[in-house]
Amino acid sequence: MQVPVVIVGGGPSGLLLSQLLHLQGVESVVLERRTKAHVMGRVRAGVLEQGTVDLLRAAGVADRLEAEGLIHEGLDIAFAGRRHRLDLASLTGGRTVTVYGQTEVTRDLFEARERLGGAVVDGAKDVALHDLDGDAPYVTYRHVGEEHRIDCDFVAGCDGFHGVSRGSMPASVLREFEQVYAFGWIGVLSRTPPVSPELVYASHERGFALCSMRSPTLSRYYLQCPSEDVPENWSDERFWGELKRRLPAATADVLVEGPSVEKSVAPMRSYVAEPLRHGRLFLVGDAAHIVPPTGAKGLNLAASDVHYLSHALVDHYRRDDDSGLRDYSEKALARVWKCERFSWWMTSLLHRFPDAGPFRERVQRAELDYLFSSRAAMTSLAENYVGLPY
Ligand code: FAS
Ligand code: PHB
Repeated sequence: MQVPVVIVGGGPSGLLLSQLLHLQGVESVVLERRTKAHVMGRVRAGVLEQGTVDLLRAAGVADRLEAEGLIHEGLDIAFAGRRHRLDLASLTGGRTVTVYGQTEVTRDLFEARERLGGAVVDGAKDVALHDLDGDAPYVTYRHVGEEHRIDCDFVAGCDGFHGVSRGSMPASVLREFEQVYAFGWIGVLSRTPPVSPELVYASHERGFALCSMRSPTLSRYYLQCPSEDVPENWSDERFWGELKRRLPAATADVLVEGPSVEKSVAPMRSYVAEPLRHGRLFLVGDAAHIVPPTGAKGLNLAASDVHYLSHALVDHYRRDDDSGLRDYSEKALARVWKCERFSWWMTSLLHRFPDAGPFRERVQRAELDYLFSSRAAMTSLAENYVGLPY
């Protein structure tokens, strides 16, 4: 089989890239290791930057997002028993974020690819990349017991942090930058009304908490927990009790508890691989970088990588212009590192660090006090949260 682009990974990066290329007449095949049901079963990101919304609209998959997505003009940060509102819209000239779950984004993309006859192979096992630094790369994989080979021009590695693409780059080429945190997040999804109409990020001496949502009847909550923690350690009763202890009393009093319909622990790390290109292979999304979810940047960074790479590939095929491919790594990394900085800063500001000590804790409190005493400081947080320009 011969196709212009093979996309490894059928998560949001791979599906969005495939959809955008198709609309510009560039065909691709998506190879996804897991079943569609498994990919759809993941509860992950919840906040979309305007740039991501615009990209999904350009991909023709924003109808449900526009009907069901919740536009948020602000968020709260709670500390020392009080909530402080950050008015994102007034601080950024009217820009906002949209609350719409990654699960729904992935569903919309899957349905669009199926509607347009897109080639998405789920259950593709043992994907392997070959001759990436030549002019005729190819990809092999096994599907329902049969071996397959696809000859292509380019490979997009959209296969997440544990994928095969990044590891296909020579160790002599790959540079890695990482910070691992001594904590993670235990997340719960519950069919209960959100505790507040906007997100509440809470800094507390017992640890970080986040109150988010998916709809007016579906809430998403997170608690900072030890990095080696497991969902089995958290009964619903323990989770709700600990969440209420970390929220201001007035907020805890109106929290509606209910049975968890999903419960999972997300590890916490900052990670970047450089460069994002090796020969005919391009890394995209979590295959290339990971951010702690405190800044709600993971899915949104995947979207900006897809924006850059889809334009570069279309320019190659339709305008015989390879400048975008040549500049992809440097251009995408410039935005990646700004989002890595913001996600690391938000995480440092709001979490309890076991080895911090009293001096560091006083500095954290001073930074929160300063944040809400300075329009310049609030503007800086707001413009990063709503999304830096592409
Ligand atoms: P993904 O990991 O989503 O998709 C990669 C796909 O490639 C997967 O479907 C995988 O099955 C497939 N794959 C892997 N290896 C393969 C192989 N060898 N062959 C074929 N296919 C292969 N971001 C936020 O903004 N907020 C959050 O709260 C948040 N929570 C998260 C919780 C968890 C547990 C994780 C892991 C991530 C979370 N993220 C969050 C980040 C997340 O949303 C990612 O940024 C987003 O999924 C990135 O999308 P992709 O790059 O498509 O990678
Ligand atoms: C979520 O709703 O899942 C969410 C929201 C904001 C974050 C992280 C996760 O920073």
